[in-house]
Amino acid sequence: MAFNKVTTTPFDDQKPGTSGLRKKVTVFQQPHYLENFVQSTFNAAGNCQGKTLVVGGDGRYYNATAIQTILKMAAANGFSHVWVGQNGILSTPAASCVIRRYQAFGGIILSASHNPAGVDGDFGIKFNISNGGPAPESITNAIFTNSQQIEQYQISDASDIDLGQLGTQQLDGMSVQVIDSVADYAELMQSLFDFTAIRDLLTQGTFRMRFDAMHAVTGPYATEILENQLGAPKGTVINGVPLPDFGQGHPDPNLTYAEELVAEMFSANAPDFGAASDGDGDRNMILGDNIFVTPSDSLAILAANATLVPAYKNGLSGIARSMPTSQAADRVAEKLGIEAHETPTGWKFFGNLLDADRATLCGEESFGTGSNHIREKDGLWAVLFWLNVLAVEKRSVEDIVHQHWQEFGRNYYTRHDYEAVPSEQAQSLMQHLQNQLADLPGKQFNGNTVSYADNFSYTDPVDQSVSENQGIRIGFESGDRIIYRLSGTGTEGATLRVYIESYEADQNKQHQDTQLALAALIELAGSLAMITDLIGRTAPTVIT
Ligand code: VG1
Ligand code: CO
Repeated sequence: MAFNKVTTTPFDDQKPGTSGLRKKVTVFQQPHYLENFVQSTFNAAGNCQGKTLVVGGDGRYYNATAIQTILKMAAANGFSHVWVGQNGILSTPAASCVIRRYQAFGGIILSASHNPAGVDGDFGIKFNISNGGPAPESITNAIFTNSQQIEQYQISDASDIDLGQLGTQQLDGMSVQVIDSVADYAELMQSLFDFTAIRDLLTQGTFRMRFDAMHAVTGPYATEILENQLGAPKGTVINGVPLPDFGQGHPDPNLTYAEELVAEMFSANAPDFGAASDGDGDRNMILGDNIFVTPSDSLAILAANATLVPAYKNGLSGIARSMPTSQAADRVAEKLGIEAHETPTGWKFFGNLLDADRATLCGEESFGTGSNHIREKDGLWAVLFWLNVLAVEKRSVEDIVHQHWQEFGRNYYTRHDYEAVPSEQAQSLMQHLQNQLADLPGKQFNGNTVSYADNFSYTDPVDQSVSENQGIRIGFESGDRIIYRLSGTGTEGATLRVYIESYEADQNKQHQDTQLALAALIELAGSLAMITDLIGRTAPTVIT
């Protein structure tokens, strides 16, 4: 066995997006493509000699093949130890947990999250640093720079590791420890929540729940924690077996894609609580009997009820949300007298705030919530948090949501996505908006005056790093907002996301249909951006 130096040439498209590098499987299958990116990552990460790495993924097609390559490259780059999930499986939150628990130098997570999988689907790879969180922009930028200059990569010619067998194996002088994918994560969850109270809720009364794993990575985690450890009846977890193509589905937990769960939760005999998770297990959707909890509201409600959960019984240091996420959480922070932070989209921007204990809970409108227990968003954690709150409060999801609105007001909120838009058209739409920014403040629309219009720029309060062009914001004196940004996770053309929010303090007006309540703002968002003219669409692809 030997370490080989393989000569290569750069690919020009290896710039990590919101959450790592995402491309079609066929792009990753090109000779040297994966290897170039992995070598660029190791180069950007610094000295790897004698260090420990964590590797795992969401089990999608190409996961195991890529892991064998990464292990051989890790050995040739000097790593002394690798922790890898059995059969290559680690959900994104579990990988973050394992990195932190074993004080690894970092981790490589193979996932394209909710993007469809399979031979013709998507694949993805991202690097997490020693705090367990996604590499910050300074490192992702360095990965890209390295990828543009790369001339060779290093790889061992050893044979494949048996990823099915738990325990330690050797790979060209590097030890590879195949670990149970669920155990460390499940232990962490036990340490945060009141499992006794949740078990009583799930086993002693009439309470019923359903969890949809969407044939993605959370199946084994949810089955072990909800059914085996907490006693929920068998069958509580549906679509619980991870499949390499996610059963041909689109494992994005929202009202459009989690059809089976949504149909049941809005039926006459609906369970009391429903939840779903995404491809790599970091997102969550929360439902009650005939009610959907908007992710932005979920963050605010968890924050307002955090002291009911053992891990947060002493209160929160702060709450952070991504810029397009509704301002509901800010109202909770204000009432609690704690810091509220607004960051660009993507979990990497929360890491510094969590490390510095400036935030305890974080969330995004895109079905992501998490806390300082790891450095990724965490789908099952949010589900257990809700269960813990329900177990203590002994009230319905609907009651809890409605009472929250009564106390804090309701932030009506929706996101309209226009997928697979030709990139040039999407760019020209954003440019058209950019051109209007200087003139918009002071203008009135439907009696609503624009108070600011800008392209969001964020200065990290911990390390002072600046991230520009993070999305166009139009804010009104009423607190209403319209936000536009282009997705950084898609693999086909561009996806335009339009986020619309309006605050309603009047209890008598808090129970309207969201799309109706926001109709005037939605129309304004369309006309300001000239959506129909510039991208030729009359309706969004997905509404959440
Ligand atoms: C989307 C979401 C963002 C999330 C990111 C990764 O990014 O909007 O909030 O952090 O996906 O989530 P974008 O750039 O497409 O809007 V995951 O669960 O797909 O890793
Ligand atoms: Co995800």
